[in-house]
Amino acid sequence: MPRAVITGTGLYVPPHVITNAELVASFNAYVERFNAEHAAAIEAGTVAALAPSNEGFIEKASGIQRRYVMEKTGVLDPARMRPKLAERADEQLSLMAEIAVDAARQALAAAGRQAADVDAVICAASNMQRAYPAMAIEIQQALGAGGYGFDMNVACSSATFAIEQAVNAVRSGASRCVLVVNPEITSGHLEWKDRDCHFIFGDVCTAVLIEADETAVAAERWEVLGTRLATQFSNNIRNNAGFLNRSEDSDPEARDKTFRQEGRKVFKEVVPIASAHIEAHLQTLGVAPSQVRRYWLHQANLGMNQLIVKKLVGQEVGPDLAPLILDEFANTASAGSIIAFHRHREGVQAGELGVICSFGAGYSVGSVIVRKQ
Ligand code: CO8
Repeated sequence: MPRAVITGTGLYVPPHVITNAELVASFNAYVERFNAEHAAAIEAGTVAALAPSNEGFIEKASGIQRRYVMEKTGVLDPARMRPKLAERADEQLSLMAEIAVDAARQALAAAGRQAADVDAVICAASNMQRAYPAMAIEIQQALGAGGYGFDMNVACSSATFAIEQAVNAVRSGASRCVLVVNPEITSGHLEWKDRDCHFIFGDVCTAVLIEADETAVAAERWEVLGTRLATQFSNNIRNNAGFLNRSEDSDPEARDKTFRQEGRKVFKEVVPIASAHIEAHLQTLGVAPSQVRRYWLHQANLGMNQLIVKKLVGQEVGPDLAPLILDEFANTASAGSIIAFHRHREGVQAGELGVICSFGAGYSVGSVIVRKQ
C-alpha cells in the first residue's frame, strides 16, 4: 500500500484585525443603541435589555485576544454588525475560492509541486458560500489542477475528515497528490450581536498537500501513520440556515440562522470525547500519549486544550507540547489545528510523532497521527 505523506501546508491570513477592545467597544455601542430604541418595551417587560460585553471576560473565558476578518467596517458598525462584502459576478473568482487559491499556492510551493501535479482537490469548511458548482471545482480550475474536486462540511472537524479522505485516496492508489483547502469565512455566519459568541471566531484559509511518499519531491515530509474519525449527534452547536428556509417562509434574520451554541455544555462534553478519542487512536499504534512530541489541537478555547492534554499526559503542559494560535486567530473552525501545524512544526525531530486533532459541531472529532521523516 502506498504511504501517504504531508508534503506542504499554506496559510492565507485576511487583511484586517479586530482586537477584543475594538470588538467590545462596537458591541457595547450596539447594546446602548438597542436598549435606547427598545426602552419602552424593556420597561414594560416585553423585551429583555441587552447586557454589555467585556474584554476581561473574553480573554479569561477563551484565551482569544484578537481575530482576522475579511472585512471589518461592517462588523464594527453598530447599525450593521456583519461584514460588508461586495457581490461578485459569476465570471469572477468567488471569495472562498480566492483565499483557497492563495493558501493552496503556498502549500504547493512548500512541497515543490506545480498545480498540474494535483489530481484531487477537497474543499472542506464549516460553510460554503453557495450550493453549487462545488467550491473545490472552481479552485481546481483557478489553480490549473487536474483530476476532480468536491466539497465537504463537518464544521470544525472538516480538515481532519478531509485529510482522511485524501490519505485513503493516496493509499488506495486512486490519487497521488491531493490538495485539501479550508477556507473559513466564519465572520459571515457568526452572530456578532450575541455577546455569548460575538468574540469567538475569525477568518482564515489553510491548505495541506497529501502525496504518495514514493513520488513526493519535498525535503520535509510527515508520514500519516493513521487517521481516526468519530461523530455523535448533538444540537449544542447548530445553525439552521439552509436551502429549505425560503420554502418554510422562515425569517432569514432569525437567531437560529447563524451560529449558536451552548458553550458551557460543549466545553464539558467535548473535552472527554476528544481526549478519549486521541488516547484510543494512539493505542491502536501502541503509542502512549506521553510519547507524542507535539499536539496540534483544534483552537476553540485555551482552557479546553489545556484540559485535553492534561488528561492525556497527566500534567500541566506548555505551548511546546500543545501550541496555541487562538490568541491571535480566535477560533477559525476547521482551520485551527492546521494553522497550529503550519506555524509550529519546529523542534520536532525526524522519527518523532505528532497528533493533529479537531473537534466541534456534530459533535465530531478527527485525529491524524503523523511522524516526521
Ligand atoms: N462579556 C461578558 N460576560 C459574558 C459574555 C461577554 N462577552 N458572554 C457571556 N457572558 C456571561 C454569561 O452571560 C454568563 O453570565 P451568568 O453567569 O450571569 O449567566 C457568564 O458570562 C458565563 O458565561 P458562560 O458560562 O457562557 O462562560 P464560559 O466560561 O463557559 O465561556 C465560552 C464561554 C468561551 C464560549 C466557552 O464555554 C467555550 O469556549 N466553550 C467551548 C465552545 C466550543 O468549543 N465550541 C466549538 C464551536 S466551534 C465549531 O464546532 C464550529 C462551528 C462552525 C463555525 C461557525 C462559525 C461562525
